[in-house]
Amino acid sequence: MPMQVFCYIVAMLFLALAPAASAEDGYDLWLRYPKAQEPVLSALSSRANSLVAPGKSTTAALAREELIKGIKGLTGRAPNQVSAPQTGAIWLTTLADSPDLARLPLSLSDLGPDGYVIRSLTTDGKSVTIIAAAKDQGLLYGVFHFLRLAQTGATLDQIAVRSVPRTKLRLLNHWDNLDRTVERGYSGESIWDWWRLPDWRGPRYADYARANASIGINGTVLNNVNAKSDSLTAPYIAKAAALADVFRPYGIKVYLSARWTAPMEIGGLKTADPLDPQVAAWWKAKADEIYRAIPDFGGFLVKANSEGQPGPQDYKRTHADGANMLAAAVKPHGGIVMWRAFVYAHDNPDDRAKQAYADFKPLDGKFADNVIVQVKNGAIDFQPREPFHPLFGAMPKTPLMMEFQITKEYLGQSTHLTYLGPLFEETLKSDTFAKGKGSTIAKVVDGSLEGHTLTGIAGVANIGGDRDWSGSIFNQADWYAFGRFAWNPEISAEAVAQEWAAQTFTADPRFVGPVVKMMMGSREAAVNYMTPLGLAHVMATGHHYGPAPWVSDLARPEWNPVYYHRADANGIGFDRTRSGSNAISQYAPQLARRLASPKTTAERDLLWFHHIGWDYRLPSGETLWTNLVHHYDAGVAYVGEMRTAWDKLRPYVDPERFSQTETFLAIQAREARWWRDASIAYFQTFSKRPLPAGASPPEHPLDWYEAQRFPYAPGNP
Ligand code: GCW
Repeated sequence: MPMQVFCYIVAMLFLALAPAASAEDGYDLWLRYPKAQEPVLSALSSRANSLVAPGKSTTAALAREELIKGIKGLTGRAPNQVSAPQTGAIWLTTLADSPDLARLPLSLSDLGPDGYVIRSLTTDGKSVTIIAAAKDQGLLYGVFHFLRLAQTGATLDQIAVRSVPRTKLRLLNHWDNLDRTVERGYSGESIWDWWRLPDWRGPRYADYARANASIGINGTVLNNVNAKSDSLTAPYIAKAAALADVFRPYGIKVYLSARWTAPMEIGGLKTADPLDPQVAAWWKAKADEIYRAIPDFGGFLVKANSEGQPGPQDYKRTHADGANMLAAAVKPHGGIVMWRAFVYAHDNPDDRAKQAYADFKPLDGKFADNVIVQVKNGAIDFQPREPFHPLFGAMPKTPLMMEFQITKEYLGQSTHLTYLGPLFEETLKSDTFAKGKGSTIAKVVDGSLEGHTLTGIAGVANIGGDRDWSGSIFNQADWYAFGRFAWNPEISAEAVAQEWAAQTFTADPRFVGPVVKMMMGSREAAVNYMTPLGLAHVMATGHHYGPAPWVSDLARPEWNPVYYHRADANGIGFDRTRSGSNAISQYAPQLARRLASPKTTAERDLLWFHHIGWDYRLPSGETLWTNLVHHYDAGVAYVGEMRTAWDKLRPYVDPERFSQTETFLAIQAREARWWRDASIAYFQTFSKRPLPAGASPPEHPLDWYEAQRFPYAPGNP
């Protein structure tokens, strides 16, 4: 036998016998179902040894297959499928498929389309675990919940879960462009392969839908809010319809961002005036066309009269005029319009933080009943920390939808470990005082404060074509947490981090404890090294990567960092009290009174609301300058602590995911230092105070930081 052939055979044999090396590249997200440890293993083996699942629909079949897949992964053995409940069975069913359920004390009637119960109980002498719902969609959600319990090591003996989502619309907003770039996307190109759709429906689409369903997400806006009219042309409607077909069995509806001037750009009209009958007729016909292709199309998302996008104000009409005209077009089909409140105008000299309120508050009560106004969590723009948007609580007659940013445009982009759960929690827990104490944003958003039934939360997706979906393993936690908060706006960020870490890595408490600790302080650390004490919007221009508080030469005043921090020889911060822009007057009087004085303003928001002298004494006794420097240092130090903590977790993590995180933490350490040093070097030119004892001087002179350029940073608009 020639040597080459021999070598080839040996090599082939070796490959065939070697254990299948499946790299942990993050593709499986939190749905890995690895072999369980005791006591879960025994519990599952005895409580999930067979399965009664009579459902016939595609969604019911998906629920059944997911359960089988999960149990097989966790125990090594798939449950037997049987036709009647027996001891040790899981009974996965709706009332319609198993009328016998009516005899059991499950109260299925008020579960709605998505809710479910999971109960261990004994019926006819057989001890079973029931996963029951009113509709098949609830079964799928129930299965994912059951598998979450198993993966996180919960006891499976006495399960008594009842879960109904608190919001109706739990939506991802993709800022994905038709050329596959993603505005503010840090995980590769768009996952929508527009060019090869509708024919080629790659396997990723179903995996995407499955992952979203596992955390309760039920809708996706496919295209960027900075929209192109082309996405409303027949070929692109067909492409969106192909995606909708893949997503439908998972309970995920498709929505589109609409460009206001589409009637002119692709419809040949001379105007896009919402009160022009021809314009209204064009949109109605367009909606009819979309619904013919996508019968359960969700509706439109609109960014109008904002950052150069056209809108009804171009025709001297209001946002309500625009939203209502579109709403009428989708109404006969059951569709909705999500109208964004992220507006500020180049010709308005008023504080940018006040402009959305000024535009929208007078429109309260003027929107059609299938319009929901989508408001960013803060008044400016997804900064590492912002006080909540004053529109929350201020528009009682209008359903308001929360918009969070999951992609980390301002929080370290792809590489920094900054878990967003605490940001979501902090915002949703904030009290608007709209109807007295306890009028939290969670209650505005879930509709309970004002009795709205059209409710929702949107998150700007961090999903892209990278194998790990989100640009880093830890960014997956933000996607996961978003879904969990959308389902229940009062969930705890810490509990969510525990769930995520246990499912994504291992439920071993020696791992989960330290990793959750790292995650929980990580967003505060980013606030500290980027924008402490209420500073905001001091990042570089365009790509928003890195610090540039010195920028002062951009065309619009509110694009410049100097507009936001207002540092001068006296102090730093934006006076939003009555002596300044009076933005505080947009909050409920109880809160506005508190914000009127630096003494009663939370320290974390101090410089957002007040211009404070460098020598001002904080309650700690430190001067503002000293305290500011200490915050920067605390941020940098925390990243160092995360690196040490992660290093100790090596025994619990596979090499691939360990080393990605290790490397990214090193990048974060370098960039945290850069943020801190550049900011201190710059602000010291105003404070003219020495650094506090023990604080190290910036590594480079200020002009070095000012000279940094990154023309190819990702996520550029
Ligand atoms: O913060 C800004 C982003 C833009 C984005 C805009 C918005 C889609 O920098 O990239 O555009 O917000 O939310 O509309």
